[in-house]
Amino acid sequence: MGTVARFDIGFTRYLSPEGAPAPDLPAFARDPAALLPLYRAMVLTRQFDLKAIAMQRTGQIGTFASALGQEAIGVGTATAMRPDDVLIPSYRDHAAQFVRGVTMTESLLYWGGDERGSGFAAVPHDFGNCVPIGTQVGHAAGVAYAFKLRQQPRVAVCIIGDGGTSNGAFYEGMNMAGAWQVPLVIVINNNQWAISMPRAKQTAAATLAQKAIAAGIPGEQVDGNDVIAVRDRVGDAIERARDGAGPALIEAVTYRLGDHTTADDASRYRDDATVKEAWLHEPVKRMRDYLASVGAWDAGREEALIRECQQAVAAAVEAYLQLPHPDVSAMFDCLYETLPAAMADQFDTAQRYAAQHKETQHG
Ligand SMILES: Cc1ncc(C[n+]2csc(CCOP(=O)(O)OP(=O)(O)O)c2C)c(N)n1
Ligand SMILES: [Mg+2]
Repeated sequence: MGTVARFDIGFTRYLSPEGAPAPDLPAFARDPAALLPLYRAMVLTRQFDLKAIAMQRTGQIGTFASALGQEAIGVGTATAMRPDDVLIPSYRDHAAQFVRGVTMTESLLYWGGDERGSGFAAVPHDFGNCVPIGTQVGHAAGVAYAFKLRQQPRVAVCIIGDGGTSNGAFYEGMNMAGAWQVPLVIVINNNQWAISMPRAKQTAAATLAQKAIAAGIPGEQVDGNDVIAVRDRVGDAIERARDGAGPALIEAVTYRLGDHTTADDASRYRDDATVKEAWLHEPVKRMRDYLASVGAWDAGREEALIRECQQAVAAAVEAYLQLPHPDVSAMFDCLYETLPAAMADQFDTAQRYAAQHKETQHG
């Protein structure tokens, strides 16, 4: 029996878990000052997550999905995009959204169940959070197809979880992207968990990156806790796609350090020792250690940055709390041109309920 095809899956890491750099840093990362905005974006996301969880606990927003430990994936991906590219995110991608210009207030509106949290003033062409797992890949392939038809030099960038890659919609979207050779980059946030389902139990594939190969798409892995590696490899894939080379998939390997959402208690299904070990690899400290080792960071700058981020988060929270609630009819606005009878009933019930409970602000 001969061999008719052979494939390799590459892996890229520039910063060790201790923050030691590889000798061949990519050009954008050679000046430590150029990395400071990436570090700030990760720290801001972490401060936002802390506050958002506290707000869920006190009833000021609904269920919330934190990005704890996965900040490098969103920041590395979004800093590799151009403003007129399109982000098609999952529900855990606010790190990427904030870099794109989505405001923290808009994000809080989303998690507060307000429709206005799915439209973004700075990036109206970006998609809202996708909760049905995997379905955003089909949307993203469609967006990329439109770019190809219109001959626009734009790229669709879609982020999906490890669990999402076990879903049929992922394969369908990826297959179309491969068949049509459209400018789509799929980034997998492999955080090792799909709620309580560990990576090892949801697929027998050795890597998630290799799932691209069957669709005729190059697939590779990066250390998802190394923002330089994510930015470099996703950036490379985006620019290849922009130049007409077709789609690509990057699997970013990381670890979900928090619960799945505020509705979850991960201590029920995973042991403390594994999580403790995973903390040694986390992306924020890794970048901080690197920046400090080259003299670009110190305790004073860290303290000032945390304070600045906390103030920005507090201002966003205040703006969210001050916004008047939308009319209850907003829940129905984008569903049908004419509401079917069953929903017309719900609409009436909602109106009556709203009239009895006149709360005018969030929280
Ligand atoms: C089609 C679909 N099936 C099931 C669910 C319920 N669900 C919500 S989150 C989730 C796990 C997703 O895991 P993963 O894709 O790894 O993303 P992560 O939450 O880890 O970022 C599931 C099964 C859903 N939202 N959509
Ligand atoms: Mg996951």
